[in-house]
Amino acid sequence: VKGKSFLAFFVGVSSLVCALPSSAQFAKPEAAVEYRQSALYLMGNHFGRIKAQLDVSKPDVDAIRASAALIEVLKTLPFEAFLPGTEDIGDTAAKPEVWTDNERFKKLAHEMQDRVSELNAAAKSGDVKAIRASFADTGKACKSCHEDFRKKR
Ligand code: ASC
Repeated sequence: VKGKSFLAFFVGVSSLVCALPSSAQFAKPEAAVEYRQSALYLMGNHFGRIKAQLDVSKPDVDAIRASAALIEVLKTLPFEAFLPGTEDIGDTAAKPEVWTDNERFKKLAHEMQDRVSELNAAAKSGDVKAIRASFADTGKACKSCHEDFRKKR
């Protein structure tokens, strides 16, 4: 009986500890930081590829389309990893304001996501002029969030 209640207590405490802040999807806070940095890295990489195409005289619209479609898929991923308990972990560049002014952070994230939808629609249309305009608007959305919520490196 003693052995069993100890086991029950141990299981209870362990599951509580495992359920703490950095939450179900991530084994530890470092994993959440890696996850959001990875998603943002891929978004930046594909945003850069679109820029490279817009900088040449005959942009490869299929390449732009592929990158825009990927960014559309990636655009929500970083935000599930800005969890409480993942501030000041590893080499995060996230400012404390991500958590202290989370309403505004979410608002800017949604604005970016709306601009990305427009960029993806423009890319699908193949209209380079529209892609250029959407690309500029999306870049502004990236920048305005980084200004307020990302530490200067
Ligand atoms: C990128 C990237 C950003 C944005 C931003 C746009 O390619 O990594 O953070 O563009 O610089 O202003």
